[in-house]
Amino acid sequence: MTTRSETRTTLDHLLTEIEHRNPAQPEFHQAAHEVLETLAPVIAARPEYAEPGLVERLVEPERQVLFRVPWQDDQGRVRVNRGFRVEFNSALGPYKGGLRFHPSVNLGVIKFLGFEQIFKNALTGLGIGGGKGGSDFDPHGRSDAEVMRFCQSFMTELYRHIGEHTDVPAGDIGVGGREIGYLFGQYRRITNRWEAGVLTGKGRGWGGSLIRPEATGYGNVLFAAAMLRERGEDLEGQTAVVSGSGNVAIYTIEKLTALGANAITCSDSSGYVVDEKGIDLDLLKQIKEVERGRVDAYAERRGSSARFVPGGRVWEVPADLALPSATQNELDENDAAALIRNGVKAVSEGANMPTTPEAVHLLQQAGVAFGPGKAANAGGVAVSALEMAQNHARTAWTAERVEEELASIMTSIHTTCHETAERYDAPGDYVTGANIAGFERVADAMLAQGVI
Ligand code: NDP
Ligand code: 2IT
Repeated sequence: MTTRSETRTTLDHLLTEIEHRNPAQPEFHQAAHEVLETLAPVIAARPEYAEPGLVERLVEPERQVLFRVPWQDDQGRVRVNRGFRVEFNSALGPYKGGLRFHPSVNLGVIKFLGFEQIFKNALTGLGIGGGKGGSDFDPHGRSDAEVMRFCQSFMTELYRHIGEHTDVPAGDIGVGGREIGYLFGQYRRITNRWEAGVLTGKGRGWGGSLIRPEATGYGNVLFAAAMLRERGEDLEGQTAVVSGSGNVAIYTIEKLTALGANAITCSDSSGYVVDEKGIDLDLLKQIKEVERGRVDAYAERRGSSARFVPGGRVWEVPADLALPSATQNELDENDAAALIRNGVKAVSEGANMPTTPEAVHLLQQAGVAFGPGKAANAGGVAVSALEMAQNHARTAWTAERVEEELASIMTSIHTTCHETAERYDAPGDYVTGANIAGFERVADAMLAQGVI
């Protein structure tokens, strides 16, 4: 039987190899470190997981697709972007995960997201594997017609790699209902199939699940509430700082408000808004979802309770809770120190890997409840899987039914992470709990299915 420290040494060697074999992919290295550094206890305790090649297979995508995406802008100029789809692991079901359109997208970013997705999807308890895709296309400032032509060109290549039983993309940064509509239209045209289950996040009138737009934000708030409950507290009366002002941030603020908390910030890449009265969601939705504007417009139109801080980060605003909901590495150790100084009780990740490893360490050392994204933001992909189930059965559930299922999945993820952390001598450590519980489910399926 190998000891924990021998296992840790083996995993350290593997991490060094991962860095050599995947040069210039810092986000993927970070995600691999974050998971592998917590696995020693479970691999040491269960000899079958020490089988040579198991973890090595897990860190190597099953398939990586890279393609050219040419499109014409409104001036008739030809633009060329890069498209990606990383099909990471299908031991538990068809590859499942979003598409991100953002200029920062590259292979390493998509691999980090795809790797996280494997464990997140496993934690939902549903039958979905892990994948992720996207493009370095920047939708900001592009007309609807440009976005449509881009999406059509993107799908003209992607369609050969996806399918309801193969790989099922959805949204992520820069990909919402509008983009999913254009992507679905082109898939349907090329394949001549009404294959609703090939994409999730569809419009409610044509196969989309109710509550899918809300699911990630709502789910994260339910996860934060569960962490607080463990400490004998609830959301009522708590002040919360939220970053971002997109899909996840908006529905995080909505649920916080519904459960009696006061969400006082939102942000985008231009800076942040703090509104002492609490964010006015109708105004924020109008600016962000309808006008596709910037957050400074919110402060201008809201009146004296709100102010815009150009270039700043919301973490400097004192609050009981912090829910990062924009992008990776948006909360570093200086931000964590500021949150701790101001008495934060819980940090729950709506975004994927928004907290740097140093910041996670500081928060945990200070006794702050920390919910990692792969657990806390799993509500979005979970409701995507419920959308697939509805599509397969050619039916549509009520909003109440979907919300009940979402709440029960989030409670179960919280319990699983909490109990797994205790089982492996890391009480209260949701990072360890999430990584080990996700790993166990995927690893068991991989072992049962042989060396493939
Ligand atoms: P949106 O595109 O709807 O919103 C993204 C928000 O984050 C915008 O306010 C955007 O501001 C801001 N943002 C993005 N990149 C940066 C950056 N580099 N620096 C500063 N601000 C930035 O995306 P989502 O809300 O869907 O996604 C937010 C996060 O949640 C991502 O990490 C995503 O992976 C994660 N997530 C999303 C799920 C979903 O269902 N949509 C599910 C689970 C996780 P700006 O417009 O100025 O760029
Ligand atoms: O990061 C994520 O979990 C998502 N962007 C949602 C993926 C999905 O398939 O719904």
